[in-house]
Amino acid sequence: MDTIAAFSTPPGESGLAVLRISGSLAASICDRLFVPSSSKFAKPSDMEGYTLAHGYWDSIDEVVIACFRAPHSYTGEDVYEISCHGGQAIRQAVLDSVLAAGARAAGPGEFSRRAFCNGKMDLTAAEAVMDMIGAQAEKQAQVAYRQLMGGVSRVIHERTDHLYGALARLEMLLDWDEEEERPEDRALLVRELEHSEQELRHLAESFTGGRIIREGLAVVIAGSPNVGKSSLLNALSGRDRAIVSHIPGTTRDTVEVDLSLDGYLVHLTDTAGLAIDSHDPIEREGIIRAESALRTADLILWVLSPPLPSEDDRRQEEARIDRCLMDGKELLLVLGKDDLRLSLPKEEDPAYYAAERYPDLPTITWSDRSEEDLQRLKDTLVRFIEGGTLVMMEDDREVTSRDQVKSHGEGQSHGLLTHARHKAAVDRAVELVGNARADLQTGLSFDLVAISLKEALTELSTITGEDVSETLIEKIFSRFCIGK
Ligand SMILES: Nc1nc2c(ncn2[C@@H]2O[C@H](COP(=O)(O)OP(=O)(O)OP(=O)(O)O)[C@@H](O)[C@H]2O)c(=O)[nH]1
Ligand SMILES: [Mg+2]
Repeated sequence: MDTIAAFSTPPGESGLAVLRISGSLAASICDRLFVPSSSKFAKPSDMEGYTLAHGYWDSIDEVVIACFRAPHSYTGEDVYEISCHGGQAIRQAVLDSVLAAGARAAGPGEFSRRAFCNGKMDLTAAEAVMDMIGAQAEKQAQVAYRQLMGGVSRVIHERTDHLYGALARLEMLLDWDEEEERPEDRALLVRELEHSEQELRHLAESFTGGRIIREGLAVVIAGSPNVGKSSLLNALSGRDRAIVSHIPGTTRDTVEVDLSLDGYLVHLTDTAGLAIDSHDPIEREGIIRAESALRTADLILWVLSPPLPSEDDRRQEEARIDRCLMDGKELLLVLGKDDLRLSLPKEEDPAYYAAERYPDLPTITWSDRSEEDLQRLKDTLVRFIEGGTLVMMEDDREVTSRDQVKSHGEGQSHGLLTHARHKAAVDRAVELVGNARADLQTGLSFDLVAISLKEALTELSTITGEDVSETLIEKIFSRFCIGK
């Protein structure tokens, strides 16, 4: 393989910038370009200290060289990391010198691709590297680190070992004569496959929580105009991101803000008030955008505040809420402007209305004047991310999500699968193992059952990259940044 080079630090001005060189020419390039700063070192490629960079004829900079010799390096090849000063001109001069000395500019993800091809990391670890770099919130970084350290591969290998065990038993039975086959052999295999199927299913379920941790929880705030949606966004994000006013229809477009709650990434979206029968074209466009945001939500905060809308308007709002529920959306009713509730007659109180019309929906009271309410809402969101439920105590009454038992995967495997690619492969494996089990139960011949099992094993091996096409490798590494 040729020798590649690229800066691993982003462009722009910085104190230091790190250029990485990987390949068989890396040492000789360093020896040609750099001069040791002390006679203690024979050659620049031997040293881990200051060296003067010469970039051919003019001195460019004083740099530090760190060497990692093959195979004990990130890529498994000789790797040299040159830390120079991070100015535009210096960076360019150092890179140009290295390229002129025989290296080639590395493409996106080329270092990691070499690490994968040289067996330094499997595909899940390579994907985790990108996740580590992209992590905005602590928990994203934690799940990525767990994956980098082999958390996902280990579980996949465990599940694969089970299936290989079943396949070995199956192939042993294949060698026997038909008269020798005993019903208990078939029954034992069926039980083994049932067990594998269940474990794989658990693993697939861990994706619900895993996806939310890796991608962030998409929370959309919706409701009628003027109910306090933008105030809610501002309170949760801790800054005046959206304009708040007493005039209904203030928010026309969606307003998005990212925040970290207890280390979890949350994408919060404020929407235009869902006015009924609006004739204003801008407001109507805002409503279309609000409805499209609702379709992408993991959780909807539907704000109901006094004064309640008229009977007709309420029916239309209910139709919208029902549509979200029919789409399978999780929805939390936020009983807003709680500070005004005390002075309200019962028929104007959103809490009574919600209890009557939506007895099964979780609710939370909210006032933008209460620090306690803010903390309670944040706790509720965190609990939802961690457990997939909206369980909370309100007025000594336990209010629960519609589907409390639905959890984001349990115990050890909680949030383990974070990539849609992994989830899709596990889903296909579940189906194939299920087919194999059903075929065994219906008395199909062992060789046909073995085909399904082998296909399931192939699916699982695409996750770690043991059996993976060149096209998929290309697709994965092209998403990486240059220098990684
Ligand atoms: N008393 C009280 N007033 C609130 C509360 N939250 C918001 N308000 C007020 O209600 C009015 C509307 O607030 P916004 O946050 O702009 O409401 P909105 O739902 O975003 O309104 P649109 O964008 O027009 O749909 C403002 O005057 C706020 O100060 C609250 O908890 N209590
Ligand atoms: Mg608003």
